[in-house]
Amino acid sequence: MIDKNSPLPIYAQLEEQIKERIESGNLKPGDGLPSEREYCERYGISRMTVRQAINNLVNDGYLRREKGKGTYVAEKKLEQQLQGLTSFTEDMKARGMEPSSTLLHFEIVPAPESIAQLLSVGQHEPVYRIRRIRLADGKPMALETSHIPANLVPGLTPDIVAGSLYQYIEERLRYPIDHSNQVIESAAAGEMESRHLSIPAGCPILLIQRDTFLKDGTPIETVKSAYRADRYKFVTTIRR
Ligand code: 16G
Repeated sequence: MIDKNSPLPIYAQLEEQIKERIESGNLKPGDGLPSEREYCERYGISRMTVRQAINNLVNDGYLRREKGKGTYVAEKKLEQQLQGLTSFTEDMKARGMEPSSTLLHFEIVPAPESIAQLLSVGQHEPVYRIRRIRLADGKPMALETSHIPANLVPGLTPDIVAGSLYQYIEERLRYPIDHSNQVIESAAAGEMESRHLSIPAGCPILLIQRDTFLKDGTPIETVKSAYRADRYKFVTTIRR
């Protein structure tokens, strides 16, 4: 099924074929790919051509390589809408996945200067510092560090943040969460992200800073999240 007379280069044809097999469900996440040699023999093409096709699919996130083992079909990335202000718990439930959290830190600390500014509280005023691994169906998706003004959000406990913070703020405290400013940028996983997200250090991650406000403009949280770039993509509709 490789057409050597086609204007489409051979590596691109092979790439399309593998992609098609993944998209049609013929090849499923976790399935191993035939070896480069098998592809060469099956299609009568060079090893370099096969390698180029496979490299492109690895770079595009369709495949992943495991050192010394082989090449596998990657998990599909989750599509995260950028339009709505939703919580991790809501996002995962909407996908039919089970959200959970591993709580790494829960403490009240005097606000460091940068945090005090973002939360519009006095320097050294108490803030919660909460670090959670956010998991979907038991698999780590993001590492999240939140700062929340302690005087504004009374009664927060480790048990509550093991569930949904937004649910507590809206349903128990009845505060109207209104809008966030959000910045997304790429970075490389450091030692901490690597350990908690089960990815090699140096792997790409998506860093998100979210500052959230109540209806009257009071800041309610400032959060830094590291999302696995191999499991997430952000999508939005834009108009003109
Ligand atoms: C999301 C938010 C985070 C918020 C959390 C609340 C991003 C980048 N971050 O993870 O700012 O604190 O949801 O989730 O989306 P929860 O209600 O499940 O605790």
